[in-house]
Amino acid sequence: MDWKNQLTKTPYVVLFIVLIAVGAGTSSTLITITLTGDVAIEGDLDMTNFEKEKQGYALNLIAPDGLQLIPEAQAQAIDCSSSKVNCKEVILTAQVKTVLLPTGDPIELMSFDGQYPAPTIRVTEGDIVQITIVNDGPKIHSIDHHGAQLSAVPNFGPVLPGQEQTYTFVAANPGVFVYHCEANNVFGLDEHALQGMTGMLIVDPKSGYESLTINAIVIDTVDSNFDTKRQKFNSKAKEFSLLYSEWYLTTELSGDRHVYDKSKMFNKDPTYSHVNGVPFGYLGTLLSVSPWNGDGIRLSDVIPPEILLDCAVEDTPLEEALCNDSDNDGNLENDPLIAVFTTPGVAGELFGPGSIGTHLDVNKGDHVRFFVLNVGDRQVPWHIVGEQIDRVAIGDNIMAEGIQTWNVAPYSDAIFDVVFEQPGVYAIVNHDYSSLFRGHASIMVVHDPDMDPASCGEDVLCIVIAGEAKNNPSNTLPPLSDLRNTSIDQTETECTWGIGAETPNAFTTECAPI
Ligand SMILES: [Cu+2]
Repeated sequence: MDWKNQLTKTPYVVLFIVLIAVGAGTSSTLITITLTGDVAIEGDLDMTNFEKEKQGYALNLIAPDGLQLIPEAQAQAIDCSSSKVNCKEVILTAQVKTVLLPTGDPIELMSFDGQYPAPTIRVTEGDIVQITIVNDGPKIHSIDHHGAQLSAVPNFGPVLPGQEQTYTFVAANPGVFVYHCEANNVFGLDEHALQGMTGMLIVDPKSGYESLTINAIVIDTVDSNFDTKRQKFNSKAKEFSLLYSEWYLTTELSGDRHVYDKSKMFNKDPTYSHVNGVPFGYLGTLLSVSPWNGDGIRLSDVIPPEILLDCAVEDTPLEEALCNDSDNDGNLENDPLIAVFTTPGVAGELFGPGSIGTHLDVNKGDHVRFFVLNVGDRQVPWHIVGEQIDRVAIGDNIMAEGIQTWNVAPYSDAIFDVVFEQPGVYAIVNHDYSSLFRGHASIMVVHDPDMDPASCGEDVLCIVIAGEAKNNPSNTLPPLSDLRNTSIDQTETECTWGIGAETPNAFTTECAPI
């Protein structure tokens, strides 16, 4: 049977079944709402799903045959701009382009909307999500939404060049879900997903995130011993979205760019591991403080030479700007590893005037929430050097509290809630060393607003942590939640950072100096 035609031509009726619990759930009434082409909705739906839930409503969408499937004709008839349903309309354009990583490598990027990661989508549990993919490229693309419960056929099926397709689903379960290209009926799935066509869907629990309680270290004023006490934080947090994956790139250029290397994928031997697309993308601060910022520093002490910018290769796009003859022998071949992130001054070309990369930035005592998604092909045992993970959740299921490391498997996710009590510099790492030293390392600077930067003198670490947090990379900040008391707005402190749609062939940044 031709599913798509069958569904389109059949005069389908979508049933909204609204169970209204009356009197705190003591009894219930069944109301059936019929949707036809013009989407007539009866009943009192002029409120958010969150409000409905608070009043004891529950909303389900089902198709007449029992599948949780909204036929295309009805999907297109739903007016997302209507206030009568909580509906998020998302249009994603599949594009293939060349981007230059800050490591100096031009790569083929398969993308949604020309950026990596693809746009982060955020809804609330129970919302309707309407996805349209517009294929603006020469290859066949598609979208598989892990946040949906839909028949993969035809919804995740191929969209030919120049064509578009829409499907709709209900975000029934909260969590951090991947969406990715499935190429042509999974032929090419690995290439398209690993070469950039992945993004994050955050589905907030309709009742919000639970408040956070941690074990805080205190000094017992009676006996002067250290003690712990339970300290409670409300659910409002500074939020970050981090996608972990790998670039598997051909060693040689294909035309003017490196393309996907399937053999490296099968051997689990990535060229780079990356966070939000950029290997070592948030290490700027670490590399500005001693001992990592010494004269003639060689990152080869910790990072394999072959994965950093190779200054021994002449005429690479960034060679002139970024390679130094550190031993003054007139020969860069002995200085292969003055890496892209380590040259203050000239690196301004890449990272903004005077800056040398960026990092994540919070204050001591902030409630911080990380949405972490692994869209790579290897494990991500997620760990913060010097800090414990106060709480791990998957969706609204609390999995663990006060632990050292949590493994995020491929195409899995976790929500980490953390309070950094001590100001300083922390590394957020994939504790698999081969991934860590290929790029899965980021820096979190925890500020002390009570410290005056003017009092720091020449103490670089003091300069880094004194004063308020103010410098977060834009590609780590998810959209704000629709729920109250959930997201702390950090957009005033962001710096433009990442593989963006704005600049056609480059990694972009407008970060302020560190
Ligand atoms: Cu694709």
